[in-house]
Amino acid sequence: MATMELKVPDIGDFKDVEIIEVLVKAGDTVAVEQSLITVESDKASMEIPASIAGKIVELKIKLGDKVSEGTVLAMIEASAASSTAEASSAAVATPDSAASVAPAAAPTPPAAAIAQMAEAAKTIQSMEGVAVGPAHVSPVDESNVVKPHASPAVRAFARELGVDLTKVRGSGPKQRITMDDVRGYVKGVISAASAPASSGDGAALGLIPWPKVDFAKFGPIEPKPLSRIKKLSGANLHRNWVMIPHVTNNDEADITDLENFRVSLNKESDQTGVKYTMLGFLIKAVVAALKKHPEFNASLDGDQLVYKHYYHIGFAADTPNGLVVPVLRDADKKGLSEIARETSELAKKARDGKLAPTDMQGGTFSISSLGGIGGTHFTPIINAPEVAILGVSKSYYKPVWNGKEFVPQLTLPLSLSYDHRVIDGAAAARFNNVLRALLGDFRRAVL
Ligand code: CAO
Repeated sequence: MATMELKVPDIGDFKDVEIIEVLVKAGDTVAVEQSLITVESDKASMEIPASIAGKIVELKIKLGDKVSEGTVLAMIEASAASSTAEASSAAVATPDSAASVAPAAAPTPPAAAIAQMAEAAKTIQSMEGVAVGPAHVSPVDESNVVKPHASPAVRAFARELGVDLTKVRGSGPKQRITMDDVRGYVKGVISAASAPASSGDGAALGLIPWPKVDFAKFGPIEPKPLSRIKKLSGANLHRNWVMIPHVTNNDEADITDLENFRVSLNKESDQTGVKYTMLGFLIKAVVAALKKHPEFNASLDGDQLVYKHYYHIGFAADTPNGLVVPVLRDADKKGLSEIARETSELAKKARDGKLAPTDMQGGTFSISSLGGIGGTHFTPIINAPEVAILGVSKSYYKPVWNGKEFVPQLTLPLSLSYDHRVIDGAAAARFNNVLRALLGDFRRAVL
C-alpha cells in the first residue's frame, strides 16, 4: 500500500492560516471528504477535507500551526478503494458560517464546492434563524446576531445530539466550540438531571464550573461539613432562586402608634406572661392583605393557579443549625395573643431542633423578620410553592413633615418578594399599600 502526502489543496486567497482544530489523529482511518483540520483566517474559517481515503500514518501538523496551499498535513496509506487523485487536487472548503465570510476575501472554490457552501450556509443559517438568499452566500449584519463559533463538523455533531450551540461555552481559541465542549455540555446536562439540586456546579446552566481553589495556599483553614438543615434549606433556596422570577417591592410603614399599642399591651399582660410581638401584628396584617389579594395566597400548578381558602403563615426562624420555616396554621382564626404564644412556641421548638415535619408543611405565605437583628431592606427568597414572601427589617425613627413641622415617625421597612409569573408589580405595590394602611392604623384590621 502506497504512503502518500496529504496536502492542503487550493484554498484561494487563504495563506498562513491558523489551524484551530485537528479533527484526526495518527491511526485513524479517514474517508474521502472527511474533515481533517479546521483553519481560520481573520475573515472566515473552513474545514480541509481528505481527498483520498486511507489510514493516517503520521500527522505533520499540530494545533496552532499556520498552513497554506501545499502544506503537508499528514502521511496516509491510501486504501485500495480510494480515489487515485492527488491529495492536493480537490479543493473543497466548507465555510464555518456564511455570516463570517467576507465576499471580497472569500476563496474561489470549484462549482461543486460553491453549491456545497451555499447548502451548508442555508442549513446553518436556518438553524440559527438567519435568512440567506437561495443561490449565494450573503453577508449578515453580525451586530444583531450572536453566533456560536464552531466548525461545521462540530455543528453537525451538535445537531445530531440536539444541542443548542448558543448554550455551549467554547474552550478553543477565540471561544471556539470544540467537539469536547459539546461532549462536556451533554455530560453536564445528563449529570445535572440526575444529581441533587444542590450540586451547583453550573453545568446545567451552561456556566463555567465553580472555581476550585486550594484555600490552604493562602492561610490556615478549617473545613466543616454543612449542617443537615443548611444542606436541605440551601438546596431549596437555590432551586427557588433559580426557578422563580423574583421581584422585590420595597416600602415603609408608619408603626409609631402600633408600637406604642404593643408596648402598652405588654405592660397590661405582664401578669399573664403573653408577649405581644411585632411578628404577631405582621401576621394579622398579612392575612388581611391576603384576603384582599388572594393571588398572593396561591400556588402555581402547571397552567393553573391554585387559590387556597386557608391562611397558614410560615415565618423564618434563625437557629444554630440554620434557617427553618415553621408554619402557624389558620392564622385568620386566631387572636393576637394566641398567635404570639404559638409563634414563640414554634420558634423555641425550631431553636431546640424539635420541629416535626408537619410543623413546617402547608404554608401559604411566609414572613422573614430580621427586625430584631438589623438591616434596612433585603431580598427574601420565595418559599416555593408559595408565590410571595414578606421581608421585614429593623424599624427606625425618621423625621416626617406633617404640614407644620417635622415629627419623629417609627418606620418599618417592608420588602415584598413576589413571583412575577403570578403577580404583577402593580398588585405587589397594592398589597404593600394594604399592609401600610393596616400597620399605620391597626383599627382597620377589624373592618
Ligand atoms: N424592628 C425593630 N425591632 C424589632 C423588630 C423590628 N422590625 N422586630 C422585633 N424587634 C425587636 C423586639 O421588639 C424585641 O426587642 P425586645 O427584646 O427589646 O423586646 C426583639 O427584637 C426580639 O423580638 P421578638 O421576640 O418579637 O422576636 P422577633 O419577632 O423579632 O423574632 C423570629 C422571632 C423567630 C422571627 C426570630 O427569632 C428570628 O429567627 N428571626 C430571623 C429570621 C431570619 O433569619 N430571616 C432571614 C431568613 S433568610 O431570608
